[in-house]
Amino acid sequence: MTTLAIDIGGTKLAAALVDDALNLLDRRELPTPASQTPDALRAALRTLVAPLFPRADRVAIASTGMIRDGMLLAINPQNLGGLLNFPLTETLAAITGLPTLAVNDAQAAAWAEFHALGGDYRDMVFLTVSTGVGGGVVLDGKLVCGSGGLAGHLGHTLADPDGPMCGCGRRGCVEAIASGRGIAAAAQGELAGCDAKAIFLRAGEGNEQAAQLIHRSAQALARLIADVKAITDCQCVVVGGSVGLAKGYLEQVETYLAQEPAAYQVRLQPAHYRHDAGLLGAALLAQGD
Ligand code: ADP
Ligand code: BMX
Ligand code: ZN
Repeated sequence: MTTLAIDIGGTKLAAALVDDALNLLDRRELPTPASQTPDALRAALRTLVAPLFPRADRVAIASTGMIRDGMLLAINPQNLGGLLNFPLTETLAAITGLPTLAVNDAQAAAWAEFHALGGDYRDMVFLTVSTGVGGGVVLDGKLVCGSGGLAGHLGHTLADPDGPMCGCGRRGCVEAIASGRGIAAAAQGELAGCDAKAIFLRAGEGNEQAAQLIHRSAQALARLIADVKAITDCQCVVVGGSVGLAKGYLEQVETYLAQEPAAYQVRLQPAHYRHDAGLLGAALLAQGD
């Protein structure tokens, strides 16, 4: 069977065909429309999948947002250009005429990364540092999605009660500080208006403010990881997303985590499937694996 896997992020949409051996074929990307209208997202998804779905048997979606009964419900609508909810499975089933399932992007990625770890681990947590900060939790070999899809939304735990407002309505969430959006929002002066990618480039050129913004993100993530260890006693934390996978970032997180007490230390590693963890995790879930 061939699965059309789709990954809907706050910055980019990705799609590919995935065979039963998890080979990824014909991967494509489009920017996520920065519009509050469901029509803009529907049109972008139609364009993305048009060349792919005629060769697929089913559709598997990994999407930003809480996924409940096939609906996308934003926790942080700012990450989706203000879009609050979207009928995800209904839309893709209508476009493709294929059976369709949907799951949160970080939950999907956690599942793929858990598989990649092999049989040695039972408890692991995946964190994406991307447009937002997402999380997926596997406990005793099972992906935990929660009764309403909220489980693992670790980016919305508290990093700093005096920190910036988060788009979810709380103040000082990890996401408001550590995410790509959070990094960019704190930039001032010569860096005001830069996105996280540009800030990483400037840090690489020796810009002090850029380096500080990245340190602040890495420190918030390390504190989150210590909390995650305390909550789950997981054996491994896997980090993905374009910020999480950026050169030097995970090393900084490791340095901050090493400053925490020994009980909160946990093995950290970058996502084995890099930027494709969400796509492959959704495909695995569709396969029933
Ligand atoms: P999505 O959130 O759509 O899944 P990404 O994982 O690519 O997408 O995350 C997007 C965020 O990552 C943006 O804030 C962007 O500025 C930042 N980003 C993209 N590429 C890089 C890079 N090479 N280094 C650091 N940050 C990056
Ligand atoms: C936000 C939230 C999560 C998501 C995470 C990472 C929305 C729209 N998204 O915390 O559901 O998993 O961002 O998403 O509320 P990404 O777009 O950064 O990949
Ligand atoms: Zn929040």
